[in-house]
Amino acid sequence: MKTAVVTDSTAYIPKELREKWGIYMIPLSVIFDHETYREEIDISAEEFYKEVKQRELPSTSMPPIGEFVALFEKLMKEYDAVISIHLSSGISGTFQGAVSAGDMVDGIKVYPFDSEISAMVQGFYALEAAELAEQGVHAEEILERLKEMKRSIRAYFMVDDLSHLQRGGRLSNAQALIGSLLQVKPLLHFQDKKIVPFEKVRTRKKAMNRVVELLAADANSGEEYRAVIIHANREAEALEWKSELESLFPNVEFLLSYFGPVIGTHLGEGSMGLGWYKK
Ligand code: MYR
Repeated sequence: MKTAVVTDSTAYIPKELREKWGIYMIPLSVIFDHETYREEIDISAEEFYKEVKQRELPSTSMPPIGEFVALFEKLMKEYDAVISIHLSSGISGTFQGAVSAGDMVDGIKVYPFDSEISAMVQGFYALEAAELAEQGVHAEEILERLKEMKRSIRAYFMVDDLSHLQRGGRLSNAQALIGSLLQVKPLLHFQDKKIVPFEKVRTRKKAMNRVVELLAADANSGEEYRAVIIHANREAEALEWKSELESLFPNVEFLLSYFGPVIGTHLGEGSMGLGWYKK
């Protein structure tokens, strides 16, 4: 059985890595003043963070269902199945788009997978699936492995300014929480597919230290982990954090990634996250 792996742009897997593993990418878009830009194609993260300073705040949109249908129809010429891995269905309609498109095409079995997360943590699922697909592992077995990964996947992130998440309506229970959260730097995470505060922490440094404690609680078991530091236009700070973490956790492989235009619209510049899973 030949299985294709599809993910969306919010996994922010660099093009070279996608090409190396044969991962297909379907883009979400940012919309500035009625102009639509497909991220990773029409606008890079670097261009976005420049643009956002000069223009009205953008909005975002999921890929049109027709794009999923067109991609799945193209893939059916070469593959028997598709695993389509997407950002959490609690924050975007993208996963549901893949489900609907899968129902519309005949001739290829489509397995949509809700990562219940986003960014490179979602990318971890796509890379794992691609590696197994290349070995000829059956799509259903690949899905079992992804479900197993879900048990150890963790991700925490912090934003500089909560108003982006509030404006985009992606912070759950926002009305009740926002007043008490604006004075602090809440550490955020996903629960039941939605973004919720994990803990209220007063400063960015304290939030980062708390994430390190959470990683230690898992990784101090000595088992092999893979982690990713994700930043919204804060590469120098992220690199510094990466080298600190590498010296603290020799059993963890650390990658560096970024929040691109779509996720950056909802989190705002300066956001930082750390995600990991047991290899
Ligand atoms: C859409 O318009 O469908 C896209 C909506 C994207 C919402 C993004 C909300 C922030 C996600 C943060 C992910 C952090 C992962 C570590």
